[in-house]
Formats: sequence, C-alpha cells, structure tokens
Amino acid sequence: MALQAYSVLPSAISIHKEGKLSMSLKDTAFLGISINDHLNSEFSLPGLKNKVEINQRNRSVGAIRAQTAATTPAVNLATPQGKKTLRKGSVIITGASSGLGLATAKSLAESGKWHVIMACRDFLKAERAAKSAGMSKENYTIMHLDLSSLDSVRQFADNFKRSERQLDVLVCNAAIYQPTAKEPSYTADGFELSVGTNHLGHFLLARLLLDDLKQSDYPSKRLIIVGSITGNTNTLAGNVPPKANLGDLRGLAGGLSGLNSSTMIDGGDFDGAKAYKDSKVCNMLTMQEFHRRFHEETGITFASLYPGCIATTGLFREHIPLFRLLFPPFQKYITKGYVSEEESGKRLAQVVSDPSLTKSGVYWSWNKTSASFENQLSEEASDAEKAKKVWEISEKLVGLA
Ligand code: NDP
Ligand code: PMR
Repeated sequence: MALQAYSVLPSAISIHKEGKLSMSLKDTAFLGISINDHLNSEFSLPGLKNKVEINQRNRSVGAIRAQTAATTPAVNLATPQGKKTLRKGSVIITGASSGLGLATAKSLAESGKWHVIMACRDFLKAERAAKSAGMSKENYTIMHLDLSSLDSVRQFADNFKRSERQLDVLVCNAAIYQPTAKEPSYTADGFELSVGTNHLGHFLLARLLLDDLKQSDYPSKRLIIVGSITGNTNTLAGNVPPKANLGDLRGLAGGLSGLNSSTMIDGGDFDGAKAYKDSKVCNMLTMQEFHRRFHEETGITFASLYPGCIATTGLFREHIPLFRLLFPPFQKYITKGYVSEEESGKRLAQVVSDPSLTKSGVYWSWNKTSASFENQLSEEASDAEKAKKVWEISEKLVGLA
C-alpha cells in the first residue's frame, strides 16, 4: 500500500544535499496518519506530478555586518507641546525574515513605537522580506545571527552590546522543523539541529542579553520565547504522534551528539518531528525558569505563547508537498485552529507591547474571537523540577557553567 502511494505521489521523493535519492514509509504519513488513509478517488494532485523537491537552502555567504548603530533616546521625551511621550522601544526578534517573526516585526514597525532589530541568519532574505512587507528603513535594523552556532550567538550579543542600543524586549522566535529527516543533522557545536537551534541557541542568547534587558529603563521590559500547542500533551494537537517527551533528560545531558549519547533529549531514536516538539517544551520550561530566577529581582516580564496554527509559514518547508497543500485547509476548516501570518504577528506584537500583558510566567493563547488568555501548560511543560534540570544541563552545554 505504501508503495502504491509513492506511485501516485512522486512528489514525496526527496533529493538530499549529497544527491542521494531516498524514500521511506515515514514519508507517506500525512497529518500523522498514512497517506493511504487519505487518498481516494475524489482526491487528485495534478500540480504535484513530477515535482521533485530539492532541499537546498539559499544562503548568503560571506561576512555580514550589523547595520550602523544608533543610540536610543531616553524614556520620556518632551514634545513641543510640553507633553511627555514614551521613546521608541527597541526589540530584537530572532528569525524575523519570514512567518511569525516577519509579521510581528511589520506590526511593531508600523505602530511607529518600535525599532525592530531583525536577528537573522540570511541578511539578503531579511532585507528583501522587510522591503516587501513595506517596513520603512528607519524602523528596523538587520543583524546577523545564526542560532545553530554558539559562536554566532556570542558574536551577535557582542555586536548588539557594541551598538549601544537599549534592549527593551527580546523575542526568541526562530525555529526549524525537520519532520521528514531520516538522519539527524547537527549544529556547529555538534548538537542535534532542532534542539540545538530552537532551544540551546536561544538559551545562550537570552542569558547573554539578560543584563541588557535589566538595564533597560523602558516601562515594561520583556523576554518572550515562542512555544507551541504541539509541545503540550494536554491538548489534542499535542497528542498527535510523535508526542513531546523529555524523559529523564539523559540525551540532553549527553550533549545530543549521537556519539556516546542519543541525539534525542529522552535518549531515544532520532525523530525530527519529536525533536521539534521537545525543543518547544524546552522553550516553555526555559521561560518559566527565567521567571522563577529573575522576575522578582529584575522586573522583567517573561512570557511564552501559542500564536495559533500559522499553517502557511516556512516552518513546514521540509514537509512533503502533500502535507503543505492540505495542512492549511485542514487547519482552517477542520480544526479551526488556523491563523493568518498577519493575525499571528499582531498577537505576538501584543505580547511585546500591550500594557495589559505584563504578567510574568504566562503562556498566552487566543480564543476564537482573538482575545488573549492565560493558557494551561501540560504537566511536563510546567514541571518546575524538570525546568531546573534543563536549565542546568543547558548551561553546561552552551559553556555558561
Ligand atoms: P518560519 O520558518 O517562517 O520562520 C522561522 C524563522 O526562523 C525564519 O526566519 C528562519 O530563517 C529562522 N531560523 C531558522 N533557523 C535559524 C538559525 N539557525 N538562525 C537564525 N534564524 C533561524 O516559521 P514560523 O514563522 O512558523 O515559526 C516561528 C515560530 O513560531 C517558531 O518558534 C515556531 O516554533 C513557532 N510556531 C509556529 C507555528 C505555526 O503554525 N507555524 C505554531 C506554533 C508556534 P530563514 O528565513 O533564514 O530560514
Ligand atoms: Mg496538528 C485542534 C486541533 C489541532 C490544532 C490546533 C493543531 C495545530 N493540530 C490539531 C489537530 C491535529 N493535527 C490532528 C487531529 C492531526 C491528525 C490528523 C494533526 C496532525 C498534524 C501534523 C502531522 N498537526 C501538525 C502536524 C505537523 O507536522 C505540525 C507539527 O506538529 O509541527 C510540529 C502540526 C501542527 N498542528 C497544529 C500546529 C500549530 C502544528 C504546527 C506546528 C507547531 O507546533 O509549531
């Protein structure tokens, strides 16, 4: 049966960087269920025939410099009328070159109240994205950041500090998702790529920039780490296999290198989809651990969120074409969990700047009328003991302890 699915779906074949052609039973799974369960006579995909996806990233090569720095003026600027007004806030958004990050950058930039530092690994892509989103130059700066390299994270933090900009809000948004990967890939430091990028890269970044946030004189300074419903097993979406599960953290403690330890946090066999969901659990645990350790002392608001299912973003770029075709209508009309990139950007922008969302330690979600509410995390994603352990192991892995 699985082979039959391939015969009608040549699009499920992928060519890896090394030029190897590969197919596996896993590729036939759509929405967690075998493709065969979905294919019937009413369903045809003429546009997909003969389409072979070459999974090659178009990266900009060479040194990329941060754009010229500018010092942000002090908090209360006097207007000609003598009224005091708030200065522009300064917000770093990682992965602002597409999807949620770009939509948030656009929303904040358009408000005229924020200068957005777009922390991106591909300068040209970010520049083009900002332009096509209609963001005007004075509202954003692009700085190079590759979260899959701890050196790059350190370099970014140094560059930012040298820029003498204030930091009022940091948004840890970037992520990668490798649902069809058969084999793990690795960060520059040898960590499995999804957890290494989504969690460890952000963990180091947030730790290095915490002092800058502390020093901000902005009325509400915030550190936001994007989470997700699929990391929360107290939801239907979180129960679609493979489920997030950090286990006893033995793989994380072993460095996720695949050498003497597993590439998976729980010590199990590599599974790209699970690795992503595990990384989201780490993101949500990290936010809470930051809150416990630093909220009282610093006044910083720590928050996470599930922005809704933004089914059209680049996050699904490595998924099979059939998934990318059907996922948006599935989310729009069946689960009704769909949200547009624009709407999701407004949601995250609220968590950045809305004066009513200052509560720390919260995982925000939005209801059907797009009103925000404090959502409940799963047992594992709210396990304080686990959060402490993840924090301590992560500190060692990124060289902070
Ligand atoms: P996108 O793929 O559109 O955006 C991800 C961004 O992360 C891109 O800008 C990408 O850069 C960047 N990125 C990836 N790897 C790195 C790296 N090594 N260094 C720096 N930047 C990197 O996906 P989304 O907008 O959907 O995802 C944004 C966030 O939203 C993620 O945290 C995701 O987990 C979360 N989320 C998404 C949901 C959805 O339904 N889409 C649902 C719930 C949460 P580049 O453009 O160069 O590839
Ligand atoms: Mg899911 C209310 C139901 C709901 C919601 C809100 C989501 C969100 N999903 C839901 C249900 C289901 N999904 C069901 C019933 C299925 C089985 C048919 C299903 C399947 C599914 C797959 C295969 N869903 C997925 C995938 C992915 O590959 C996405 C993923 O897990 O990425 C990690 C995904 C998602 N579903 C969501 C959301 C938000 C995602 C995207 C990613 C994320 O968490 O960041």
